Amino acid sequence: MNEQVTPSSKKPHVVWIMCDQLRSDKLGFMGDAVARTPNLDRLANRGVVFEKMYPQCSVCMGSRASILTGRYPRTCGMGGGSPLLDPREVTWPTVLQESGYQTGLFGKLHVTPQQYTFQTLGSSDALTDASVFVEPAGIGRAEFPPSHRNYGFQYLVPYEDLLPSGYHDWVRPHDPQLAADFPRQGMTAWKGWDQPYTEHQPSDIGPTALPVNLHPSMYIASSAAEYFQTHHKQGPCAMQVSFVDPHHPFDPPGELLANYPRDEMPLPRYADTGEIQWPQRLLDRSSDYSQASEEQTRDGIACYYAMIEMVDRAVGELVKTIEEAGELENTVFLFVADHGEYLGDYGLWRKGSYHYDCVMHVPAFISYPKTIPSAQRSEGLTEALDLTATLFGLLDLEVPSSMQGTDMAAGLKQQQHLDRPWTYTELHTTPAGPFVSIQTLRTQTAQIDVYPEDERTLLFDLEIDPDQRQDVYSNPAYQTLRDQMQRNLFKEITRQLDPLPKPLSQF
Ligand SMILES: [Ca+2]
Repeated sequence: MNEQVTPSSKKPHVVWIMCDQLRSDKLGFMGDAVARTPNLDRLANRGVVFEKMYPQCSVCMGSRASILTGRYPRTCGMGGGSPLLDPREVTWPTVLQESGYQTGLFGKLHVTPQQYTFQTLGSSDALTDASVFVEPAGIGRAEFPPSHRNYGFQYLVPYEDLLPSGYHDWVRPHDPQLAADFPRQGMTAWKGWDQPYTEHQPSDIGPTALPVNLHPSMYIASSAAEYFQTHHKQGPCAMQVSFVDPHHPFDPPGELLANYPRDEMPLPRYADTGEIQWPQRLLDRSSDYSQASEEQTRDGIACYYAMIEMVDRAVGELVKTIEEAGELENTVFLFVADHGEYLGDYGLWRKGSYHYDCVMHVPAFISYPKTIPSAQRSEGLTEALDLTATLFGLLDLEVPSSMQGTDMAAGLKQQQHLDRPWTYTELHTTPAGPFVSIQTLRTQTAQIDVYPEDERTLLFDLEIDPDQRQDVYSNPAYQTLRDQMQRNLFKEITRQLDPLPKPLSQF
């Protein structure tokens, strides 16, 4: 006789929603009156919103690898801008799979190299099988247990910026002409996102011809919904549902763009970097759009909002499926973005090597009303890898000893919130650019940015200068703060040493 599954013994499902390049403030649940995000707002308000969440890397791969492994980018081998996460790393889906979960990936993973896959291997499939890459990447023939295959995901519907994988095949039966109109290989020619960074004006802003119901965000969410429908009765599902939007190009469906009239779009608070003079080397290689017109800026902001609404619509479809299956109360939802977006602030777009809050600060929540009281707002400093550790706590699983985040589960049940003394975010040079290395330590009231290659350090007093307009590093009045922040940065980097192997004796 089958063992009776009672509500109390039933493991919850896990839905980890990710966005790409989504800054913290352009969402309804973060107080933005222009944003139209009812579905995300609903999930957020059922749980705890982390108002001061910082990822550990300010671009895709390092941040994603850190969240997936619950380790700092440098600790999991991604600190140097490596394009490949070592498949021997323990990820949250490997452990959940070993704990009896059915694991699925829908959308963007991006811990393997996209450009190498597209240009060198000639594939437009997002390859998650790391064995393709380990030898060229110089990490040998990695032996790893079966649960590590595809970084722990058993069922895969990948979709990444340059690598649309099965997307065209999904579009075709719905609209053969639309599928035929777009090139088969890669997304570069289609979406035009890979424009030079040095044009100093936006080159990738404008609506796509794709309708809402055939948009890639809907492909990602409906694939996840279909998987959930067919698998949830067989056992608990753990799914990463990971949208490429609102990453540039800024190209929402036209029907959603109509919700954001250009003239009603808020302009950036600052169109320049104030007293901070960035070296030309940094600007040339990054995201300087200081020559963009006011019209272009408003258009870009409107497109960004519309892309976020597109993601929200897609999330709504997935949630509807879970709710109709009667499993909403039995599902842990996590939400985070890998990093933010300048969106015209300081004359910058996209992301890069200037750690303004708009690019470092991301939206995040966990909702699971069964054990976490609803409508909580956490104002403490938290790091994205804390979410990974907390997932294990919520599932009553031991946090793997490789992981470095803080398990907040017990505190959240008591409405007690983590407040780290500081958060750490870094970014490192990659061979083809456009980034330069930066290491940032941020407290509730101050931030230090070290550019090691440029022998440049910036210090901000966030109490009087929250928008980071004035560098006080060389101001004698700030010597104590400067020394303290530098000491703590060294302390933090030392603290990030790999906790494995565990020390067994003194030597
Ligand atoms: Ca990203």
